[in-house]
Amino acid sequence: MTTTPTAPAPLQEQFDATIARDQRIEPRDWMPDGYRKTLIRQIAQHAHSEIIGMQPEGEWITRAPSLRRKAILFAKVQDEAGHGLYLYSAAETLGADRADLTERLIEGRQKYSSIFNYPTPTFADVGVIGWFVDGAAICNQVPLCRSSYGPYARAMVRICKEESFHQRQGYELLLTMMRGTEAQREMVQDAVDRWWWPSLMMFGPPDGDSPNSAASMAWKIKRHSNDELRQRFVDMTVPQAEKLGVTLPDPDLRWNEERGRHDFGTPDWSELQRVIRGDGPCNTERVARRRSAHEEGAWVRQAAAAHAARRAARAEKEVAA
Ligand code: FAQ
Repeated sequence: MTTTPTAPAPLQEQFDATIARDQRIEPRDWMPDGYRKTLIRQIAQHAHSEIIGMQPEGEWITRAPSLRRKAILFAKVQDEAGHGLYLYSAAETLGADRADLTERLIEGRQKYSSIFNYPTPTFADVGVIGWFVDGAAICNQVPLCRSSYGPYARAMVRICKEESFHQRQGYELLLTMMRGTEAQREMVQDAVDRWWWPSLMMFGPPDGDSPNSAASMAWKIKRHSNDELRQRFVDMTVPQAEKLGVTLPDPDLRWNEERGRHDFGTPDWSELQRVIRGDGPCNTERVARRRSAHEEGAWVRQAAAAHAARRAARAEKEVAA
C-alpha cells in the first residue's frame, strides 16, 4: 500500500504545537530567533549571578567561626560555581560562546542579579543569604524545572536540589545564632533588616514594568509572573521569621484573610533600577574582582586548551594507526 506523504508542518507551527503540548524544545529543534535570544539573555544572566554570587559569602570562608561552618560555606560556594557551569553549558547549546558571555559580563554589557551587589559585613549575612537569597532562588527556580527549553529545565532540577540545602544551612546557622548571645541576636536582626527589601527585588520589577514577561510566559520559559513569585516568597518566609524570632522590616506586612495571602509594602523600585544600572553599593568591586579572576586564570585556560589539543591529536593518531 502506498501512502501519500503529508507535507511537513511549517516550523513555526511545530514549535507552537510543542509548546502547547507542554513538551520540551531541544537544542536541534527549530526555534524562533526571539525565543533563542531571550533564553540566552536569561540563562547568561542567571549563570553570571551564580558566579558573581560566590563573592559576598566567599569573603567569609577564611573567617568562618568554626571548622564545621567553614566546610559548609566552602561546599556552598563551590556548588554555586557548579551552577554557573551548568548554566553556561545550557547557554552553549543555544549557540552562545562562553568566553564571549564572560567578556560581556566583565565589560558590563550583560546583567547579573541585583542581590549580589550588597555587602556582607557580619557572619549573620551568610545565614541570611542562605535563608532569603537561596529561598528566593528556590521560589523562582523550581518552576523553571518545567521551563520549555530542555537543557535549561534539566539543569534547574539539580540546581534546585542544591539550593534547598543552601537555604537550610542558612536557616540552621541563624537558629544557632538566635540561641546565642544578645549581640548575636542583634546581628541576625540587623542582617534581616538589610537583606529583606533587596531580596524582594530579586524577583524583578513589578509585572506592569516587566517588558520580557509576556513573551517569556507565552513561550513557557517563565511559568509565573514576577509578582506572583514575590508573593509566594513572602508567604513562605513570614512563618519562618516568626519561628526564628526576628521581625521583617515592613510595617505594612500582615495576613489578609480574604486573599489568604500576606499583604506587604512596596519595595523601592528606584533602588532596583540604580543597582541594575551598576550603581549599587558593591557593583564596581564585584565586577573588578571577576575581571581580575578572569585575567589571573588565563594561563589555566591556555594550559587546559593545550592539554585537550594534545589528547585529541593523540586519539586521532591511535585511530589512524
Ligand atoms: N537583577 O522583564 P523583566 C541565585 C532585568 S541566582 C538584575 O522582568 P525577566 C543563586 C532583566 O534582566 C539569582 N537585573 O526580566 C544564588 C531585564 O533586563 P534586560 C539569579 C534584573 O528576565 C544564591 C529587565 O530587568 N536568578 O540567587 C533583575 O523576564 C545565593 C526587565 O525585567 C535568575 O537569574 C534583578 N533582580 O525576569 C547564588 C533566575 N530583575 O535583559 C549565590 C532566572 C530583572 O531586558 C548565592 N531569571 N532584571 O535588559 C529569571 O527568572 C528572570 O530573568 C528574572 C527577570 C525574574 C530575574
